Amino acid sequence: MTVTVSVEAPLAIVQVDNPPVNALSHAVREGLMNAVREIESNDAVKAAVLLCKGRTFIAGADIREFGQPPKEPHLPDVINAIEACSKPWTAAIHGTALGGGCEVALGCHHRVAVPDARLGLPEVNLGLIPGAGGTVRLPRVIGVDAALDMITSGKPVGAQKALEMGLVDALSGNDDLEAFARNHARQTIDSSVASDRPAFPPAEWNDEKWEEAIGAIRKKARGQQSPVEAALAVRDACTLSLEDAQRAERERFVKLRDGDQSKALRHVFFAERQTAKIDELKDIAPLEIKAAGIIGGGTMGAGIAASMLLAGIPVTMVERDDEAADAGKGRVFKTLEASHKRGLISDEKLENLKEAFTASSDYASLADADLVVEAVFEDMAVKKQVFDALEKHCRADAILATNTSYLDVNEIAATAEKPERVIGLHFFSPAHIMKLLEIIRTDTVSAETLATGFALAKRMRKIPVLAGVCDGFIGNRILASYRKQCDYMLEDGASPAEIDSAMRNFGMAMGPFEMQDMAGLDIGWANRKRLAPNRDPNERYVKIADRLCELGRFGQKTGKGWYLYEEGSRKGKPDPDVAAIIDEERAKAGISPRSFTEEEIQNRILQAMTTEGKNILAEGIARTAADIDMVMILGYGFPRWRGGPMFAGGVKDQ
Ligand code: 3H9
Repeated sequence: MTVTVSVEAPLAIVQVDNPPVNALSHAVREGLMNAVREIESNDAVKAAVLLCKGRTFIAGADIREFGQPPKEPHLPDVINAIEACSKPWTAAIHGTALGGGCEVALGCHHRVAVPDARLGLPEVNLGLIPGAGGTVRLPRVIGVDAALDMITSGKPVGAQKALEMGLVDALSGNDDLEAFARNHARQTIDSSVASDRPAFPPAEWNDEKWEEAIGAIRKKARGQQSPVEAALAVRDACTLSLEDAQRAERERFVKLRDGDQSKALRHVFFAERQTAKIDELKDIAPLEIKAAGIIGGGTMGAGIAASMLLAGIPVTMVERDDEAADAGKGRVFKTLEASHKRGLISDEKLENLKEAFTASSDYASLADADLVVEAVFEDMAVKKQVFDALEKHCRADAILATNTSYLDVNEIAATAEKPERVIGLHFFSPAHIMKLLEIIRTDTVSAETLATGFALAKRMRKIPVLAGVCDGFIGNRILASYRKQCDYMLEDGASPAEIDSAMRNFGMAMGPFEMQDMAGLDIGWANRKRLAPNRDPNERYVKIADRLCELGRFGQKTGKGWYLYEEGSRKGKPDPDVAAIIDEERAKAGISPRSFTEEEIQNRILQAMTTEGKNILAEGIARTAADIDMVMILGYGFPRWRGGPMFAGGVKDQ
């Protein structure tokens, strides 16, 4: 039974048991509705406790049911029935009360929680709004400001904060929730437990204030509808009657649920959870990583080191000399200190992490490392030298990883004595923040090494995506196609600013040219030079970017790139010199420039990405289309609400 009611007069204990996360499937909704009827009709019952078995309170509606025809009883009706019950209900919350779960708790008359519980309405992340009274009840309980923030951001709050906000009435200990909730429920029988509620609707939320708040939310949402709809629903809650506001909320919810953005975001929800499910690694035990080494203390090496330290792995960093080692150490400490300043780690933890870090110029200090990641200059000869040194100094069973973004990891592995220990771990910069980790599978890597890569990702709270060896793996290979398409349109008549603006309006975090200016044009230039000897002479090649690089225009760091940057500014202005170069190249190629609509730019770029993704799938470089979507969303700023370039391009896994 997914919902059971046990009567221990004067209480009824209602327990939900629907693993893994007690989602509100049809059976749970029906069970809760029956429980209300049973409690209402049993005179011996004076109050009810609602609690959940397993690791969490109800974590929301069952997302898998959204694609199917809805079945009665609907959740809003269940929650209204709980709220209308003449016997008070106390929700006893552990784990996460999210979405519909939080709404069920809001329908209960009282709420208690363990201190490490979390409560939230994350529906916007699924392209939805709370659809079972959350936008109507939450502002009445915690006030409009706090509710608007919680509902439009989707961010859950911890139990302590929930207590301060008035979202829960009391906190139990971590181990005595049920007894505490029973006690609380007994006190509710004679209504001696009352909660303070803010005045509602608050007078200061006038039309002007709503306009301003909704405008700010719309701007931040960059094309995503759900945060805006969520804000409009909270406004309805303040301006309409309770019943009308609930009806309007439901309408907004259904419209969003059936729309493209929510479908895309639900795809992303499941895609994110399938990247690490690799059948062949299911029964393979990963090696334990007790200590790690990093070669190279630049931005990337330092970011990986900090990220490993934060995951509890002691790190030894090796640089070419003491001065460079010191500089690397400085970068690592700066990152750790920034985490400390943001309150993410305590004083004591900061000191411990610093102690767990060693910087050295001697490869011999890596003798104990279980895994070493090299993050040195992107040059095959340099990488091979590093691997030679690692072979000499590391344990024979240590895993040796390269953080290369493009180079042939098979070629690197071929030089190793134990190629089964060599793997690619492609982190993204800044490595302590970016969630994506491409795990590059060579032809010779062992299952144990791969499993260790996945276990490491989990420990570092990264989302791992398996990729085969090819130039640029999944992400940079698609990026190369994307850029090529931009270069073609540039030469054909579009300006950098037009293309950037079109892609920002598409929902990308940044346009392609401003992105190059930020990262540095020299990286792409070096790459193009590396690939030049093997380039098909019949392939269209646009020389504009090379011409900028030949002039030393490497982007923001040189004050000039695709745009012109005034001293200290990160915002570029169109540069007539660039326009002149583009004109010259158009003339040389015999092209008379034409205009592009925003839609055409967006479509051509999306198509280029999807097509390259299809090639990557066909070659077995990526496991699934969903994996490709995750790489582009997590590593390259592709808008989540479009589901990734494969989903948006109509390519789905079977
Ligand atoms: C909603 O409630 C709408 C209402 O307002 C209105 C309705 C009318 N449904 O993440 P995990 C699966 S919208 C179905 O790995 P964790 C998940 O796919 C909903 N399945 O565990 C995975 O399956 P598998 C609002 C779900 O411990 C397994 O459970 N709620 C759901 O790292 C374990 O999940 C949310 O948005 C679901 N709702 O994290 C909460 N949730 O093993 C979404 C999970 O086959 N969920 N699964 O891969 C979460 O944020 C996390 O799952 C949670 C646990 C924090 C709960």
